[in-house]
Amino acid sequence: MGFELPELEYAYDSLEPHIDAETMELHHSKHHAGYTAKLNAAIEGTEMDSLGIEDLMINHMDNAAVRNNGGGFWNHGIFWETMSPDGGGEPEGDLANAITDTFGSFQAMKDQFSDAAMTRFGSGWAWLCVTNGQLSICSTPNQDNPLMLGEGIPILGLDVWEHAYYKNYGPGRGDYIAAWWNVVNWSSVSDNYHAAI
Ligand code: MN3
Repeated sequence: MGFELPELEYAYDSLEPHIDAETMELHHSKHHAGYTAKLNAAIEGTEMDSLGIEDLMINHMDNAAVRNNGGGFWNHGIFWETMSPDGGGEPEGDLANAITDTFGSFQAMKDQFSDAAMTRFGSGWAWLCVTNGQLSICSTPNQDNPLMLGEGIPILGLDVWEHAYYKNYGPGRGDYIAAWWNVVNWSSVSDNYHAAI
């Protein structure tokens, strides 16, 4: 068995102008596909090849190929799922209330998340997580994530590797982060929140 590259539920050009079609196509069909293939190569023929992705990440992160490619496989999955051409705006219901309770306001959460994404040196990710039943924001380097590190369950993730934005934004990571909020799929994030809480 092996892991399969998940299909996107929207077209490569459907997140424009916030994320351009060429970036989306390369990111999904080359980068995410590459992590998937390398993960499969790392586990094929080993005792790991029957394990689920979360088990692999959490229990085999001492294996660099599993850590980097398993993280890459999982991280991009939540990244695609939590974007939508119909995204943007603000969450509703329980998640909205939890954000206000934890951060003071939706805008304050956005500011803290954007700061985490902006200040992640080099390549990595910014995350909104459920940690011990509470919302939290953090960032991780490379293809690490809070799940493998035992630091929380991600419900929203932003890829700040240059391959995620450089073609359209050049070194302007802040412009990319600001634009990305317009495609965040809050209904998917809410589903993740309810599953994690
Ligand atoms: Mn990426």
